[in-house]
Amino acid sequence: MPYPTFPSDCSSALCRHLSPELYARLKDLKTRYGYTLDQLIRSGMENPDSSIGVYAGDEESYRLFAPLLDPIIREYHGFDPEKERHRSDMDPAHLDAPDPDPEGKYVLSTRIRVGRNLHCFPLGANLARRERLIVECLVSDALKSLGGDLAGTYYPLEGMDDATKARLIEDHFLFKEGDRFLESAGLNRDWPEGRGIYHNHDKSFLVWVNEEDQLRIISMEPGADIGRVFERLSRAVSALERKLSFAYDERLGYLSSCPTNLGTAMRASVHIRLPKLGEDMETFREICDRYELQIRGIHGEHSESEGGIYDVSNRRRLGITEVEAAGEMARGVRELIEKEKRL
Ligand code: ADP
Ligand code: CIR
Repeated sequence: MPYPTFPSDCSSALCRHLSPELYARLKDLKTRYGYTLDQLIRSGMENPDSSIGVYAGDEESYRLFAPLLDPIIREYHGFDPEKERHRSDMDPAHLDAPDPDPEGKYVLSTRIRVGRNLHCFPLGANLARRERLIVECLVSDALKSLGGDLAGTYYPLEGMDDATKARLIEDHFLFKEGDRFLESAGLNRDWPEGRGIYHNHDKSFLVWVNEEDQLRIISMEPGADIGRVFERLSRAVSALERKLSFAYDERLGYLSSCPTNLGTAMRASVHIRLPKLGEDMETFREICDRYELQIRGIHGEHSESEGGIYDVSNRRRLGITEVEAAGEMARGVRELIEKEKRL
C-alpha cells in the first residue's frame, strides 16, 4: 500500500505521528506472529475520527513499531518508554482514596477495571480462531477456581438470548457489540464465538473474555466506596495471577491491545451526577485536566452523557501505580463535587 492519506480534519494520534518517511521505514516489517504496520493502523485509517487509531497485535508490536508507538505512548501517558520503567502497586493498604461522596448525593456507582492478556499468545487483533478458543478455555477454567464473594458463573456470549444481552449492556455490565473501532482492527472476527462474561451473584465482580483485551477484570458497585471496590479487584487479580500468566513488559507494564491501556491497564471510574458543571464544560474540563481525568458518556467510550450524568476516570495508566491512579481519581472527584455544590 502507498502512504495512506488522512482527511484534512483528522486529529487522531495516528495521523499526527505517522509521516510518509515513517510509513516507508516500517511498512515491510512483520512480527514473529505475522502482524504488520497496515494491520496496526487499520482502525485509525478506516475511522478517521479515532482518538488514537492503532491496535497492537502482540508483545513484539510494541518493539518493532516503537518509532510510531513510542511517541503516541509518550503523548498519552506523559511517560517516556525509552527512559522510564513502569511500576505496579495494587496493595490496598497503600491506597489513599477516601469516599469522595459520603452523603451519596452525586456518585451513582464506582467501577475499576484492569485489562490483561495471556503471555505466550498474540493479542486479540492477531489471535487466530483456535487460539481465541484456547484463551477462553484457560480463562474460564481459572475463573472456576475463585471462591467466596468472587465465586460466580461464566456465560458464553454464544447462545445468550438477545433480551439478557441487551439488559446486561444497558445495566453497564456487558461490553457493546459491533464497535466499529474494534471491528476495523480485526478484534471482532468470528464474533460471538470465544467471547463471554463471568460474574458473581451480585455482579460486583465481573470478567469480560476476549473483547478488546483477553480479560477485562472488573470490580463495581453502587456508591463511591473506592477502597472497597479496589480491594475486591486487587484480591481477584492476585487470585487469577496464581492460575494464569499475564503478558508483562519491564518497561511498559501489562500489555494491552490499545497503547492507552498499557501499564496498570486500569480505569477507575465513577458515574457521577454533575448537572451544573455539565452546563459549564470549560470549568469541568479544567478540573479534570488538573487531576488527569477523562470524561466519558454514560454508556462508556464514544457515548454521550444523559441526564447530567458522566463517567469520570483516570486518563493515565502507564508510569503511575494502580493505587496512585485510583487516589488521584478520588481527589479529582472530590473537587468536582465541591465545585458542583458551589455553582
Ligand atoms: P472500559 O471501561 O473497559 O474502558 P467502556 O468505557 O466502554 O470500557 O465502559 C464499559 C461499560 O462500563 C459501559 O457500559 C460503562 O457505562 C460502564 N461503566 C463505566 N464506569 C462505570 C461506573 N462507574 N459505574 C457503572 N458503570 C460504569
Ligand atoms: C480510538 O482511537 O478512538 C479508539 N481506538 C479507542 C482509543 C482509546 N481507547 C481507550 O482509551 N481505551
